[in-house]
Amino acid sequence: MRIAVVPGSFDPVTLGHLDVIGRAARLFDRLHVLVTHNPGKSALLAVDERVRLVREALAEAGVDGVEVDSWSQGLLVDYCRHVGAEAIVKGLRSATDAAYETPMALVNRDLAGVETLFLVAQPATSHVSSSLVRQVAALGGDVSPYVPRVVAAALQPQGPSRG
Ligand code: COD
Repeated sequence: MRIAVVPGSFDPVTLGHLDVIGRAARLFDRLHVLVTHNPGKSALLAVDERVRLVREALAEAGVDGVEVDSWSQGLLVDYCRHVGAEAIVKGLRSATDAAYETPMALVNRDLAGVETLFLVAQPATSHVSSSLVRQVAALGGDVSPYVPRVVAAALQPQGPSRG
């Protein structure tokens, strides 16, 4: 059985992430989406909330049979070993992504023999990032072109309190 992991901060999950997850699910027998904390980024949503939104977004998109987990016990490859995954799948939007991801891919192969596969982002969503979504949401803009409906609803500004 071929098993892979799609890791990310998913803070929040976007239509770009969903595209990569859906394509990876068609390539492997079993797929795990792993929500992690990236210490280099300050988070908007708690990890549990991100997991919930990924699950709901996959259900909304009709992507079945994908496990969604979180992991805070060590290396990404430790999780891969834990679930028996032989590959990590990541999305590639730009040369900047490639420069950032290539050393990680090499280290993950050194550490555990886990290969990294890169799926080229589709043009319709290749400009979308969670940080862009967080910024638009923080300034009161409409994030619905970039995220699943459940995420747009979760990020909607709260109306004025009536109490
Ligand atoms: N289209 C396609 N792909 C996209 C899009 C899009 N619009 N947006 C994002 N992606 C891809 C990214 O390129 C990335 O591959 C993935 O989706 C996740 O993106 P983010 O922003 O949610 O997550 P990041 O970039 O914060 O990554 C978090 C990881 C945990 C994946 C990363 O930090 C990592 O791999 N860490 C490894 C930790 C470790 O074990 N280190 C030691 C050895 S390297």
